[in-house]
Amino acid sequence: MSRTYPPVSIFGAPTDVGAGTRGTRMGPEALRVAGLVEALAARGVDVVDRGNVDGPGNPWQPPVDGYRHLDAVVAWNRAVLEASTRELEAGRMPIMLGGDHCLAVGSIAAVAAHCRRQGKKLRVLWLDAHTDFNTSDITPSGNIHGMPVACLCGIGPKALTALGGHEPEITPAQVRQIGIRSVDQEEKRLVKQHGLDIYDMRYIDEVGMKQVMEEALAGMDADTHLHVSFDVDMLDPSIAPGTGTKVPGGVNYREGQLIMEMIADTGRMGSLDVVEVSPILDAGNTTAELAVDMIESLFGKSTLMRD
Ligand code: 6HN
Ligand code: MN
Ligand code: MN
Ligand code: MN
Repeated sequence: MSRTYPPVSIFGAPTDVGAGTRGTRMGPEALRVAGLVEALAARGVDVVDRGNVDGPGNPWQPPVDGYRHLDAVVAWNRAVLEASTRELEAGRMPIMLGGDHCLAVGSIAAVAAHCRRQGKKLRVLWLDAHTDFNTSDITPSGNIHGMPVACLCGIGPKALTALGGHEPEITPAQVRQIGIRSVDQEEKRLVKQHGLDIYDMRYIDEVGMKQVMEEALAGMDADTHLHVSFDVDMLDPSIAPGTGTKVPGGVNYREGQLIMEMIADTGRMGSLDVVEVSPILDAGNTTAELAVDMIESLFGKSTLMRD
């Protein structure tokens, strides 16, 4: 199956301001060293590496009013929002290399605004061990990478919920979460209350990844822009140890590939985040290399018979 892809712009956001361990600031370089740009070019994708966006250093302070480093998180997200918007408006597919997952507030706010301007429907596929739906009242850590989905749905500090100028940027009905296996007690109550569509590991075990992906991708049409937010901790830590919040019992290699291949088959992916790669916690550069392998599948690399 040969397919053409829109031109791609890669940019890095080298920070860990939203996380509880430092290291994802090295994620963009790890993904570059793992050959991301060359791999996409080899697949015939028109790909440009824009380098990194800039932002404040990690203050490494305890939470204030339930948020750690809120000002720095806002600054980084503003930079991501601007970079993503620029690429989308130029008709290119932004790939944001994190950085921790707080940065998805900026990337998805940009995509949501782009879709509103173009009259497109937005679907967000959130690939993660975590639902990232905490608030300042219920967070066990104060780390804002545990809050981006709530912020995008309008629940959170004004500086983040209003970042892209539209509140809320998305509704829970637009989101599908896959790989989930770690949800904090109060966060569970909140995701149920807001009706998030969650394909947790139990459900994946029971029905299999093929059915999960058919359900998660159902209802998209030619007017749908699919944003994929790929937190590498979705994958089992035995194959992806280079990340800060590891949870056992994750998505295995073949299940991960099937997710990516089935997304590729839709032909609807318009933007991508690759976040939470922390090379200092890794075995060699295994996790970034695995992420690149998965991203190749997002761009149509598949088994011999279907390539
Ligand atoms: N991530 N639920 C935990 C917290 O601190 O709020 C973990 C969040 C992890 C976030 O991996 O993107
Ligand atoms: Mn996450
Ligand atoms: Mn996670
Ligand atoms: Mn578009």
